[in-house]
Amino acid sequence: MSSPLSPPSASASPGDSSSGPAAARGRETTWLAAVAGLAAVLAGFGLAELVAGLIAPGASPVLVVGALLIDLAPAWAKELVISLFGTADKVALVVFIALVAAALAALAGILEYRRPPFGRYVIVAAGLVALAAALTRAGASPFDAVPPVLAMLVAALVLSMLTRRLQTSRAPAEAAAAASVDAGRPASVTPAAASRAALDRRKFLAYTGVSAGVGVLAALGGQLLTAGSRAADAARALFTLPAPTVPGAAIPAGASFAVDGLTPIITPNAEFYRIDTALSVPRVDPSTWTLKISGMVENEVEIDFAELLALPLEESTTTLACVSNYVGGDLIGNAVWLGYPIRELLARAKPRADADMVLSRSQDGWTASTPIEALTDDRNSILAVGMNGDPLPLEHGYPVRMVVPGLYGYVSATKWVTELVVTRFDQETAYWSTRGWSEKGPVKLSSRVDVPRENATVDAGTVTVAGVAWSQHVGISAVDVQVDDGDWNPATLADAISVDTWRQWRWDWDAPSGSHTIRVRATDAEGLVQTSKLADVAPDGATGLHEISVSVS
Ligand SMILES: Nc1nc2c(c(=O)[nH]1)N[C@H]1C(S)=C(S)[C@@H](COP(=O)(O)O)O[C@H]1N2
Ligand SMILES: [Mo]
Repeated sequence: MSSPLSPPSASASPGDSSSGPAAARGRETTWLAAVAGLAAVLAGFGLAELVAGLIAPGASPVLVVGALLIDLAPAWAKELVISLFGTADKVALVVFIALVAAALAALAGILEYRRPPFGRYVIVAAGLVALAAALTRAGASPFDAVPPVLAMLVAALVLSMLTRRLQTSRAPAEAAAAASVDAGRPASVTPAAASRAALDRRKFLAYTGVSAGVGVLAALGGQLLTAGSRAADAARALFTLPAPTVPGAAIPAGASFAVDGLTPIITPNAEFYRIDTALSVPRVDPSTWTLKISGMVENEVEIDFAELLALPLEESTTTLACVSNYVGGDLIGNAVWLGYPIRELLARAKPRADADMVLSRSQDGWTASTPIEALTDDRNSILAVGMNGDPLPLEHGYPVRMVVPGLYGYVSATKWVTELVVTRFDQETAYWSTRGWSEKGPVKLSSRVDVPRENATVDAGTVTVAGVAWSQHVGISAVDVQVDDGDWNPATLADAISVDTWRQWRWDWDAPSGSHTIRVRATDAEGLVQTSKLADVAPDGATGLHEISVSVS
């Protein structure tokens, strides 16, 4: 007789050789047990998504576990994921979580069959991780506990129900096998037992299919619900951006060269890189949005969206770059922003003289530490509401984000911003600074070749080499291009928009046939020449010269 710790399929017997029919049956049973685990987890997970959609949008188990992984990931892991998947990093993360969950579900199914109730223990352990993830999110409410707890209970119940079905469908065959061993001769299953087993088997398969199907449908329902109840989307669609009180400097016609393949001087919103820790884009309803300024200030200040829009808004063109941008990479973009100077709001709050940092916080709890002088000097550090003539896109921070010329995004460009805390670097630490990145992040002087493309084949003769160079808030004064180990040739610079934006450059090369390397180097407005010394993106931005290989025929 099988004890709970030696279930039917594990009954040791001479007939259990690895090639006999018993072994084949054992393998089949293992597969079915794994499928039962998957179906049970799908049912639990699907219902949790549905309930999350109904009562706790944003608390879906996949999203909260993903957010936890993102928060726990050290700098090297962030870098690795970005270098492997670029801005598809979030899709990669969701796929990764789904694969791990599927593997755990299969394991739970097999364990539950062989060593009950260990399968349910696996499910409870995974559920507790999801619960912890849900409750430790910024702004979590007690409702957020419901989806993971429900997922855990449903998955455990369905798993034990399916596993019992599987065991009864296997019992006659197992009993016959055991009997044959006891009797020392072949024994067969009685016809009645066999037909009962066949019926149980059909029931097992049907219940498994129904569990999985309910799970999938419920998950889809949850998705539809969250998509349908998004006040932020609706508000954004209805929102017309106010006209700027202070229009930005016009973009000079000479800021752009007409060179095919050269990055446009203004990056369209749809092509603007996106980097953040938010697995699902925060939906902030502008009618409830406020920004609070507190900390080391004489007056706490709080304004709502209508008050912000009523202030004289200014337009400015600023290039935004990510510290994770490797040499030659595309985590950089340039946009015309509409917003209100942060300096003016800070002036209302009256920061104390010994404050040296502003910790900005987003609705989803992310933080950035910005040196206070970057927000109080005369640069265009703004609370932005518009991007290239449109309301901020949801994924770029709707309704309000910060834009600060000269600093990498991770220490300045807080999206979905709701709070500014005036403080000191020796008192507060921002999100990425606790994960191996530097607490200050001025953008480093850099340049990139856009045309020809890496590994392009071009015709011998005149070849236009072109790209962009940037040193936000300092400006670019020269760009030089080197072919192989030859001399540095001065490139022609397009007109500057301002010191806060990137600048296009071009150089006409008399290309001889063969394989060549093209290298670019910029000089900033203070005479600093871009270093060729290689530095990794962590902790405070990559350095080195961008070079490309081309073959000239
Ligand atoms: N709330 C929030 N704001 C954030 C981030 C984030 O993770 N959360 N990432 C920052 C980083 S690292 C960068 S580079 C910029 C990118 O802004 P973009 O996605 O609009 O290009 O946003 C910054 N603002
Ligand atoms: Mo970034």
